[in-house]
Amino acid sequence: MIGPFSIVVLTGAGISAESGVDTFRDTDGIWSKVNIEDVATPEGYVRDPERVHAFYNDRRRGLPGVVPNAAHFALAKLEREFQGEFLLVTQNIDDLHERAGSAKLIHMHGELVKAFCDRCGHKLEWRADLSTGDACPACHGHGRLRPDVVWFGEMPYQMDRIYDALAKCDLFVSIGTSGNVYPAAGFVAEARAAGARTVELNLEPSEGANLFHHAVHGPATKIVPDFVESVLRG
Ligand code: BJW
Repeated sequence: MIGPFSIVVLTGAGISAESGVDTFRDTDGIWSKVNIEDVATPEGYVRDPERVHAFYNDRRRGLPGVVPNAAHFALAKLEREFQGEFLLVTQNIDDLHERAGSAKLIHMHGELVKAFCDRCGHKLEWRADLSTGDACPACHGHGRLRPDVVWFGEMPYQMDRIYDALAKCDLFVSIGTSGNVYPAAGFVAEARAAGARTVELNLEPSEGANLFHHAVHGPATKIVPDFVESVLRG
């Protein structure tokens, strides 16, 4: 069999679950503990920025204590060894893909280790706690640095690049995402419309399960390395 020559992989919180990072919509997930409207909308941030900073500070502080798992490493191996086009799009704001060695990577919902100034747009690496007392190093405005994450109602990053890759891909693989949040949940339909084969690797069938040609259900640390080996074998 001639292998696919262009692969797009989409990942969600499920790929980091076995590293100890909370998912959102599982029974004990993040949205069972906090209100989405309070911490993941621009309106929530305007109402109570310190509350939002505390939520993201807590998650940022957790990053050094978690490590990439076998699924992250398998995708980095796929990128290194696959002889065609490859793009990894993650909805996750953790840094586990890059720590596993992935480089052809888009963080469509932003990154926990970055901040940006909502006054001048300056973006910078930020690994410490953020607070309304912090000043932007570019414009020196106080209280305008916010986590570099994409909240509901905001436009995810690099959508043109992602849709270009989806329009050209032969294989689309969705890993560890419940398929509840758009536009990511619509990628499978885009890829299918472009003629790609679509595969879901998830603990359970996602919202869009019927749009996948093939599905494997199980823990990411088992099913992702197995799938990567099967792709590399052709
Ligand atoms: C495992 C596992 C293991 C567990 N192994 N698997 C009506 C219709 C259509 C769209 C909309 C609508 N109303 C509003 C919208 C748009 C809105 C939206 O989609 N809303 C829906 C709720 C309906 N979307 C937006 O607003 C987006 N922007 C947008 O559309 O821009 C265009 C626009 C702009 C301006 C005006 C109008 C339009 C932005 C969405 C931003 C999402 N942000 C968040 C927070 C980011 C920062 C943070 O992390 O705090 O992103 S929300 C949260 O959900 C986070 C995630 O990236 C995202 C997706 O979650 P994910 O990754 O799927 O996690 P879970 O928990 O849901 O699923 C985990 C899965 O893993 C489960 O299936 C488990 O079974 C599985 N699993 N263990 C394998 N070991």
